[in-house]
Amino acid sequence: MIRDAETLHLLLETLQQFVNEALIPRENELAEADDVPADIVSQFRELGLFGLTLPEAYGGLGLTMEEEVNVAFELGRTSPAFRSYFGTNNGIGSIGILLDGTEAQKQHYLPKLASGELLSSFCLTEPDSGSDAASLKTTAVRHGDHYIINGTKRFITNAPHAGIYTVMARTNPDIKGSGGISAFIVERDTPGLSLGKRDHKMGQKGAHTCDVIFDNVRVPADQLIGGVEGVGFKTAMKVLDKGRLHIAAVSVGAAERMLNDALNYALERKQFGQPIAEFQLIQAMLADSKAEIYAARCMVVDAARKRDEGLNIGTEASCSKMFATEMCGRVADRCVQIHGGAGYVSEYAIERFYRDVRLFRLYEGTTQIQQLVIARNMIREAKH
Ligand code: COS
Repeated sequence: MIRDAETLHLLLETLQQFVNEALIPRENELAEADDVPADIVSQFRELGLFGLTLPEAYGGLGLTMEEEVNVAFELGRTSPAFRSYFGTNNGIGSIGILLDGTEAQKQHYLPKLASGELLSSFCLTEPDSGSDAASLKTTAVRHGDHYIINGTKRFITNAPHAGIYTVMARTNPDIKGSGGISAFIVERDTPGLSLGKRDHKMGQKGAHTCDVIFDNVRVPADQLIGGVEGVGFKTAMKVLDKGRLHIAAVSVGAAERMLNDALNYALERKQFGQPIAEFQLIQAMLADSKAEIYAARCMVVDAARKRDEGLNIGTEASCSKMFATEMCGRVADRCVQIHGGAGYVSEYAIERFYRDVRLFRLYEGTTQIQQLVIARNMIREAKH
Protein backbone atom coordinates (compact mmCIF):
# COMPACT_ATOMS: atom_id res chain seq x y z
CA MET A 1 0.00 0.00 0.00
CA ILE A 2 1.32 3.40 -0.96
CA ARG A 3 -0.36 6.06 1.17
CA ASP A 4 0.63 9.08 -0.88
CA ALA A 5 2.43 8.56 -4.19
CA GLU A 6 3.89 12.05 -4.26
CA THR A 7 5.39 11.87 -0.75
CA LEU A 8 6.92 8.50 -1.52
CA HIS A 9 8.27 9.79 -4.81
CA LEU A 10 9.97 12.67 -2.99
CA LEU A 11 11.48 10.30 -0.42
CA LEU A 12 12.76 7.95 -3.12
CA GLU A 13 14.23 10.85 -5.07
CA THR A 14 16.03 12.10 -1.96
CA LEU A 15 17.37 8.62 -1.26
CA GLN A 16 18.43 8.10 -4.86
CA GLN A 17 20.43 11.30 -4.70
CA PHE A 18 21.87 10.37 -1.30
CA VAL A 19 22.92 6.92 -2.56
CA ASN A 20 24.44 8.30 -5.77
CA GLU A 21 26.20 11.32 -4.31
CA ALA A 22 26.99 10.46 -0.69
CA LEU A 23 27.24 6.65 -0.47
CA ILE A 24 28.45 5.16 -3.77
CA PRO A 25 31.54 7.44 -3.91
CA ARG A 26 32.52 6.25 -0.41
CA GLU A 27 32.08 2.52 -0.83
CA ASN A 28 35.83 1.87 -1.04
CA GLU A 29 36.46 4.01 2.04
CA LEU A 30 33.83 2.00 3.93
CA ALA A 31 35.39 -1.30 2.88
CA GLU A 32 38.97 -0.26 3.56
CA ALA A 33 38.27 1.30 6.96
CA ASP A 34 35.81 -1.50 7.81
CA ASP A 35 33.67 1.21 9.39
CA VAL A 36 30.78 3.46 8.39
CA PRO A 37 32.22 7.02 8.42
CA ALA A 38 30.84 9.07 11.32
CA ASP A 39 29.56 11.86 9.06
CA ILE A 40 27.56 9.30 7.08
CA VAL A 41 25.99 8.01 10.31
CA SER A 42 24.97 11.61 11.10
CA GLN A 43 23.38 11.90 7.67
CA PHE A 44 21.46 8.64 8.28
CA ARG A 45 20.03 10.30 11.39
CA GLU A 46 19.17 13.54 9.61
CA LEU A 47 17.36 11.64 6.87
CA GLY A 48 15.32 9.68 9.43
CA LEU A 49 16.68 6.36 8.19
CA PHE A 50 16.75 4.74 11.63
CA GLY A 51 12.99 5.04 11.93
CA LEU A 52 11.76 4.33 8.40
CA THR A 53 9.42 1.57 9.45
CA LEU A 54 8.55 2.54 13.00
CA PRO A 55 5.15 4.21 13.43
CA GLU A 56 4.90 7.99 13.41
CA ALA A 57 3.50 7.83 16.94
CA TYR A 58 6.95 6.66 18.06
CA GLY A 59 8.88 9.15 15.99
CA GLY A 60 9.37 7.07 12.84
CA LEU A 61 8.23 7.60 9.26
CA GLY A 62 5.73 4.76 9.54
CA LEU A 63 6.36 3.36 6.07
CA THR A 64 4.01 0.66 4.89
CA MET A 65 5.65 -2.57 3.68
CA GLU A 66 5.17 -1.57 0.05
CA GLU A 67 6.79 1.79 0.73
CA GLU A 68 9.58 0.09 2.67
CA VAL A 69 10.48 -2.32 -0.13
CA ASN A 70 10.65 0.60 -2.56
CA VAL A 71 13.09 2.32 -0.20
CA ALA A 72 15.07 -0.94 0.10
CA PHE A 73 15.32 -1.18 -3.71
CA GLU A 74 17.08 2.21 -3.63
CA LEU A 75 19.30 1.50 -0.63
CA GLY A 76 20.26 -1.86 -2.12
CA ARG A 77 22.14 -0.07 -4.90
CA THR A 78 25.11 0.62 -2.65
CA SER A 79 27.29 -1.39 -0.25
CA PRO A 80 24.98 -3.42 2.02
CA ALA A 81 27.01 -2.37 5.08
CA PHE A 82 25.58 1.15 4.86
CA ARG A 83 21.99 -0.14 5.09
CA SER A 84 22.97 -2.64 7.73
CA TYR A 85 23.93 0.15 10.12
CA PHE A 86 20.33 1.33 10.46
CA GLY A 87 18.77 -1.94 9.26
CA THR A 88 18.45 -3.56 12.66
CA ASN A 89 16.60 -0.53 14.08
CA ASN A 90 14.06 -0.80 11.27
CA GLY A 91 13.89 -4.55 11.29
CA ILE A 92 15.03 -7.44 13.40
CA GLY A 93 16.17 -5.30 16.35
CA SER A 94 12.94 -3.36 16.82
CA ILE A 95 10.06 -5.21 15.21
CA GLY A 96 9.71 -7.73 18.04
CA ILE A 97 9.09 -4.83 20.44
CA LEU A 98 6.70 -3.21 17.97
CA LEU A 99 4.68 -6.36 17.27
CA ASP A 100 4.57 -7.96 20.68
CA GLY A 101 5.91 -5.45 23.23
CA THR A 102 3.86 -3.80 25.95
CA GLU A 103 2.87 -0.17 25.41
CA ALA A 104 5.38 0.85 28.10
CA GLN A 105 8.18 -1.01 26.28
CA LYS A 106 7.24 0.65 22.99
CA GLN A 107 7.04 4.11 24.55
CA HIS A 108 10.39 3.65 26.24
CA TYR A 109 12.47 2.23 23.38
CA LEU A 110 10.93 2.89 19.98
CA PRO A 111 11.39 6.69 19.88
CA LYS A 112 15.09 6.28 20.72
CA LEU A 113 15.44 3.62 18.04
CA ALA A 114 13.58 5.74 15.49
CA SER A 115 15.85 8.71 16.06
CA GLY A 116 19.02 6.61 15.96
CA GLU A 117 19.94 7.67 19.48
CA LEU A 118 19.94 3.97 20.34
CA LEU A 119 20.89 0.99 18.17
CA SER A 120 19.43 -2.47 18.54
CA SER A 121 20.42 -6.04 17.74
CA PHE A 122 18.51 -9.30 17.40
CA CYS A 123 19.97 -12.18 19.38
CA LEU A 124 18.63 -15.53 18.17
CA THR A 125 21.58 -17.48 16.72
CA GLU A 126 23.93 -19.37 19.04
CA PRO A 127 27.09 -21.43 18.57
CA ASP A 128 25.01 -24.64 18.46
CA SER A 129 21.70 -23.24 17.21
CA GLY A 130 21.45 -21.62 13.78
CA SER A 131 18.86 -23.00 11.35
CA ASP A 132 17.36 -25.03 14.20
CA ALA A 133 16.49 -21.90 16.10
CA ALA A 134 14.08 -23.64 18.49
CA SER A 135 16.98 -25.65 19.95
CA LEU A 136 18.59 -22.56 21.50
CA LYS A 137 20.27 -23.09 24.85
CA THR A 138 20.45 -19.61 26.39
CA THR A 139 18.45 -19.68 29.62
CA ALA A 140 16.46 -17.05 31.46
CA VAL A 141 15.56 -18.19 34.95
CA ARG A 142 13.08 -16.20 37.02
CA HIS A 143 14.25 -15.00 40.44
CA GLY A 144 11.60 -12.80 42.05
CA ASP A 145 11.11 -9.78 39.87
CA HIS A 146 14.18 -10.50 37.73
CA TYR A 147 15.35 -13.06 35.18
CA ILE A 148 18.94 -14.31 35.17
CA ILE A 149 20.18 -14.84 31.63
CA ASN A 150 23.07 -17.15 30.72
CA GLY A 151 24.33 -18.14 27.27
CA THR A 152 26.11 -16.98 24.16
CA LYS A 153 24.63 -15.48 20.99
CA ARG A 154 26.64 -15.64 17.76
CA PHE A 155 27.09 -13.51 14.58
CA ILE A 156 24.98 -10.72 16.04
CA THR A 157 24.70 -7.86 13.57
CA ASN A 158 25.47 -4.43 15.03
CA ALA A 159 26.17 -5.93 18.44
CA PRO A 160 29.27 -3.74 18.93
CA HIS A 161 27.12 -0.60 18.45
CA ALA A 162 23.85 -1.66 20.02
CA GLY A 163 22.42 -0.14 23.18
CA ILE A 164 19.75 -2.83 23.45
CA TYR A 165 19.46 -6.46 22.44
CA THR A 166 16.27 -8.39 21.81
CA VAL A 167 17.25 -11.77 23.18
CA MET A 168 15.52 -15.10 22.73
CA ALA A 169 16.13 -17.32 25.78
CA ARG A 170 14.61 -20.45 27.26
CA THR A 171 12.46 -19.70 30.30
CA ASN A 172 11.06 -23.19 30.57
CA PRO A 173 13.77 -25.89 30.46
CA ASP A 174 11.11 -28.61 30.52
CA ILE A 175 9.94 -27.56 27.07
CA LYS A 176 12.83 -28.37 24.75
CA GLY A 177 11.29 -26.85 21.60
CA SER A 178 9.93 -23.47 20.64
CA GLY A 179 7.26 -23.26 23.39
CA GLY A 180 9.87 -22.80 26.12
CA ILE A 181 11.37 -19.68 24.56
CA SER A 182 10.73 -16.09 25.62
CA ALA A 183 11.99 -12.77 24.26
CA PHE A 184 13.66 -10.06 26.35
CA ILE A 185 14.99 -6.56 25.90
CA VAL A 186 18.44 -6.40 27.48
CA GLU A 187 20.31 -3.15 27.86
CA ARG A 188 23.97 -3.02 26.87
CA ASP A 189 25.31 -1.83 30.21
CA THR A 190 23.66 -4.57 32.25
CA PRO A 191 26.38 -6.23 34.40
CA GLY A 192 27.45 -9.62 33.05
CA LEU A 193 26.81 -8.75 29.41
CA SER A 194 29.98 -8.71 27.31
CA LEU A 195 30.93 -8.83 23.64
CA GLY A 196 33.24 -11.20 21.78
CA LYS A 197 35.81 -9.98 19.29
CA ARG A 198 34.54 -8.78 15.93
CA ASP A 199 34.05 -11.47 13.30
CA HIS A 200 36.26 -11.28 10.20
CA LYS A 201 33.77 -11.68 7.40
CA MET A 202 34.17 -12.53 3.71
CA GLY A 203 32.44 -9.30 2.73
CA GLN A 204 30.14 -6.55 3.94
CA LYS A 205 33.10 -4.78 5.52
CA GLY A 206 31.84 -2.03 7.77
CA ALA A 207 28.91 -4.12 9.02
CA HIS A 208 30.01 -5.51 12.35
CA THR A 209 29.03 -8.75 14.01
CA CYS A 210 30.26 -10.47 17.14
CA ASP A 211 29.21 -12.77 19.97
CA VAL A 212 27.07 -11.41 22.79
CA ILE A 213 27.82 -13.24 26.01
CA PHE A 214 25.43 -13.37 28.97
CA ASP A 215 27.01 -14.33 32.26
CA ASN A 216 24.40 -14.19 35.02
CA VAL A 217 22.83 -11.09 33.50
CA ARG A 218 20.04 -9.83 35.78
CA VAL A 219 17.19 -8.39 33.77
CA PRO A 220 14.07 -6.85 35.36
CA ALA A 221 10.98 -8.98 34.69
CA ASP A 222 9.29 -6.08 32.92
CA GLN A 223 11.90 -6.44 30.15
CA LEU A 224 10.14 -9.63 29.04
CA ILE A 225 8.67 -8.64 25.66
CA GLY A 226 4.89 -8.36 25.99
CA GLY A 227 5.13 -9.62 29.57
CA VAL A 228 4.30 -13.13 28.35
CA GLU A 229 6.55 -16.18 28.63
CA GLY A 230 6.74 -18.89 25.99
CA VAL A 231 5.92 -16.85 22.91
CA GLY A 232 9.41 -15.59 22.12
CA PHE A 233 9.95 -18.02 19.27
CA LYS A 234 6.77 -16.85 17.55
CA THR A 235 7.87 -13.25 18.02
CA ALA A 236 11.20 -14.13 16.37
CA MET A 237 9.46 -15.86 13.45
CA LYS A 238 7.15 -12.88 12.85
CA VAL A 239 10.16 -10.58 12.94
CA LEU A 240 11.89 -12.78 10.39
CA ASP A 241 8.86 -12.87 8.06
CA LYS A 242 9.17 -9.14 7.67
CA GLY A 243 12.98 -9.16 7.67
CA ARG A 244 13.11 -11.77 4.91
CA LEU A 245 10.97 -9.63 2.64
CA HIS A 246 13.19 -6.64 3.34
CA ILE A 247 16.34 -8.63 2.47
CA ALA A 248 14.65 -9.77 -0.74
CA ALA A 249 14.09 -6.12 -1.67
CA VAL A 250 17.70 -5.21 -0.86
CA SER A 251 18.82 -8.10 -3.09
CA VAL A 252 16.81 -6.65 -5.98
CA GLY A 253 18.50 -3.27 -5.51
CA ALA A 254 21.96 -4.84 -5.34
CA ALA A 255 21.33 -6.90 -8.46
CA GLU A 256 20.16 -3.78 -10.32
CA ARG A 257 23.36 -1.98 -9.33
CA MET A 258 25.60 -4.86 -10.41
CA LEU A 259 23.80 -5.23 -13.72
CA ASN A 260 24.00 -1.51 -14.36
CA ASP A 261 27.76 -1.57 -13.72
CA ALA A 262 28.17 -4.61 -15.97
CA LEU A 263 26.16 -3.00 -18.76
CA ASN A 264 28.28 0.14 -18.59
CA TYR A 265 31.43 -1.95 -18.65
CA ALA A 266 30.17 -3.99 -21.62
CA LEU A 267 29.44 -0.79 -23.54
CA GLU A 268 32.93 0.60 -22.92
CA ARG A 269 35.08 -2.50 -23.15
CA LYS A 270 36.10 -3.30 -26.73
CA GLN A 271 37.28 -6.69 -27.96
CA PHE A 272 37.44 -8.06 -31.50
CA GLY A 273 36.95 -4.50 -32.70
CA GLN A 274 33.66 -3.68 -30.95
CA PRO A 275 32.10 -3.15 -27.51
CA ILE A 276 31.56 -6.54 -25.90
CA ALA A 277 27.88 -5.53 -25.35
CA GLU A 278 27.43 -6.24 -29.08
CA PHE A 279 28.22 -9.93 -28.59
CA GLN A 280 25.25 -12.22 -28.20
CA LEU A 281 26.83 -14.32 -25.44
CA ILE A 282 27.22 -11.15 -23.35
CA GLN A 283 23.70 -10.08 -24.30
CA ALA A 284 22.34 -13.40 -23.02
CA MET A 285 23.86 -12.73 -19.60
CA LEU A 286 22.48 -9.19 -19.57
CA ALA A 287 19.00 -10.35 -20.63
CA ASP A 288 18.78 -13.27 -18.20
CA SER A 289 19.80 -10.97 -15.37
CA LYS A 290 17.31 -8.26 -16.36
CA ALA A 291 14.42 -10.73 -16.53
CA GLU A 292 15.26 -12.35 -13.21
CA ILE A 293 15.56 -9.00 -11.45
CA TYR A 294 12.18 -8.00 -12.85
CA ALA A 295 10.63 -11.24 -11.61
CA ALA A 296 12.08 -10.76 -8.12
CA ARG A 297 10.93 -7.15 -7.99
CA CYS A 298 7.38 -8.17 -8.88
CA MET A 299 7.36 -10.89 -6.22
CA VAL A 300 8.61 -8.55 -3.53
CA VAL A 301 6.05 -5.86 -4.32
CA ASP A 302 3.22 -8.42 -4.41
CA ALA A 303 4.24 -9.91 -1.04
CA ALA A 304 4.58 -6.43 0.46
CA ARG A 305 1.08 -5.46 -0.70
CA LYS A 306 -0.32 -8.65 0.85
CA ARG A 307 1.37 -7.87 4.16
CA ASP A 308 -0.12 -4.38 4.07
CA GLU A 309 -3.54 -6.00 3.58
CA GLY A 310 -2.97 -7.84 6.85
CA LEU A 311 -2.48 -11.25 5.26
CA ASN A 312 -0.09 -13.85 6.64
CA ILE A 313 2.85 -13.73 4.25
CA GLY A 314 5.13 -16.40 5.71
CA THR A 315 5.14 -18.31 2.42
CA GLU A 316 5.45 -15.22 0.21
CA ALA A 317 8.26 -13.80 2.35
CA SER A 318 10.21 -17.04 2.11
CA CYS A 319 9.52 -17.35 -1.65
CA SER A 320 10.73 -13.79 -2.15
CA LYS A 321 13.81 -14.22 0.02
CA MET A 322 14.75 -17.49 -1.63
CA PHE A 323 14.21 -16.31 -5.19
CA ALA A 324 15.60 -12.78 -4.85
CA THR A 325 18.76 -13.73 -2.96
CA GLU A 326 19.54 -16.67 -5.24
CA MET A 327 18.83 -14.44 -8.23
CA CYS A 328 21.20 -11.87 -6.77
CA GLY A 329 23.92 -14.51 -6.52
CA ARG A 330 23.43 -15.55 -10.15
CA VAL A 331 23.48 -11.92 -11.28
CA ALA A 332 26.66 -11.28 -9.28
CA ASP A 333 28.31 -14.26 -10.94
CA ARG A 334 27.30 -13.19 -14.46
CA CYS A 335 28.39 -9.62 -13.81
CA VAL A 336 31.85 -10.80 -12.74
CA GLN A 337 31.91 -12.88 -15.94
CA ILE A 338 30.99 -9.87 -18.09
CA HIS A 339 33.85 -7.93 -16.49
CA GLY A 340 36.25 -10.77 -17.32
CA GLY A 341 39.57 -10.57 -15.48
CA ALA A 342 38.68 -7.05 -14.39
CA GLY A 343 35.82 -8.53 -12.37
CA TYR A 344 38.30 -10.30 -10.13
CA VAL A 345 40.25 -7.23 -9.07
CA SER A 346 39.12 -4.68 -6.55
CA GLU A 347 39.33 -1.74 -8.94
CA TYR A 348 35.73 -2.51 -9.90
CA ALA A 349 32.85 -2.57 -7.44
CA ILE A 350 31.66 -5.93 -8.75
CA GLU A 351 34.50 -7.76 -6.98
CA ARG A 352 33.29 -6.37 -3.65
CA PHE A 353 29.59 -6.85 -4.40
CA TYR A 354 30.21 -10.48 -5.36
CA ARG A 355 31.44 -11.10 -1.80
CA ASP A 356 28.93 -8.77 -0.14
CA VAL A 357 25.79 -10.33 -1.63
CA ARG A 358 26.84 -13.87 -0.71
CA LEU A 359 25.52 -13.21 2.78
CA PHE A 360 21.97 -12.59 1.51
CA ARG A 361 21.54 -16.32 0.91
CA LEU A 362 22.59 -17.12 4.46
CA TYR A 363 21.28 -14.69 7.04
CA GLU A 364 17.68 -14.32 8.21
CA GLY A 365 17.31 -17.97 7.17
CA THR A 366 19.33 -19.85 4.55
CA THR A 367 17.80 -20.72 1.19
CA GLN A 368 17.28 -24.24 2.51
CA ILE A 369 15.29 -22.91 5.48
CA GLN A 370 13.12 -20.88 3.10
CA GLN A 371 12.47 -24.05 1.08
CA LEU A 372 11.49 -25.83 4.25
CA VAL A 373 9.11 -23.04 5.32
CA ILE A 374 7.45 -22.86 1.89
CA ALA A 375 6.95 -26.62 1.57
CA ARG A 376 5.73 -27.01 5.15
CA ASN A 377 3.15 -24.27 4.63
CA MET A 378 2.01 -25.91 1.39
CA ILE A 379 1.58 -29.26 3.11
CA ARG A 380 -0.21 -27.69 6.07
CA GLU A 381 -2.67 -25.89 3.78
CA ALA A 382 -3.27 -29.01 1.70
CA LYS A 383 -4.19 -30.97 4.84
CA HIS A 384 -6.80 -28.42 5.93
N1 COS B 1 4.75 -16.58 12.46
C1 COS B 1 4.15 -16.91 13.61
N2 COS B 1 4.32 -18.11 14.23
C2 COS B 1 5.14 -18.99 13.63
C3 COS B 1 5.81 -18.71 12.42
C4 COS B 1 5.57 -17.45 11.83
N3 COS B 1 6.17 -17.11 10.68
N4 COS B 1 6.55 -19.76 12.08
C5 COS B 1 6.37 -20.69 13.02
N5 COS B 1 5.52 -20.22 13.97
C6 COS B 1 5.04 -20.93 15.14
C7 COS B 1 4.38 -22.24 14.73
O1 COS B 1 3.02 -22.03 14.38
C8 COS B 1 4.55 -23.09 15.95
O2 COS B 1 3.56 -22.74 16.87
P1 COS B 1 2.75 -23.88 17.72
O3 COS B 1 3.81 -24.57 18.53
O4 COS B 1 1.79 -23.09 18.55
O5 COS B 1 2.13 -24.78 16.72
C9 COS B 1 5.89 -22.62 16.51
O6 COS B 1 6.12 -21.32 15.97
C10 COS B 1 7.02 -23.53 16.12
O7 COS B 1 7.06 -23.61 14.72
P2 COS B 1 7.73 -24.84 13.95
O8 COS B 1 7.21 -26.11 14.53
O9 COS B 1 7.57 -24.63 12.50
O10 COS B 1 9.26 -24.69 14.42
P3 COS B 1 10.56 -25.47 14.01
O11 COS B 1 11.38 -25.70 15.20
O12 COS B 1 10.21 -26.65 13.17
O13 COS B 1 11.41 -24.39 13.14
C11 COS B 1 12.10 -23.07 11.30
C12 COS B 1 10.95 -23.71 12.09
C13 COS B 1 13.13 -24.08 10.85
C14 COS B 1 11.41 -22.48 10.10
C15 COS B 1 12.77 -21.97 12.17
O14 COS B 1 13.54 -22.54 13.18
C16 COS B 1 13.65 -21.02 11.36
O15 COS B 1 13.14 -20.10 10.73
N6 COS B 1 14.97 -21.25 11.37
C17 COS B 1 15.90 -20.32 10.77
C18 COS B 1 16.26 -19.27 11.75
C19 COS B 1 16.85 -18.09 11.10
O16 COS B 1 16.32 -17.53 10.15
N7 COS B 1 17.98 -17.66 11.61
C20 COS B 1 18.63 -16.53 11.11
C21 COS B 1 19.15 -15.77 12.26
S1 COS B 1 18.52 -14.23 12.39
S2 COS B 1 19.69 -13.16 11.27
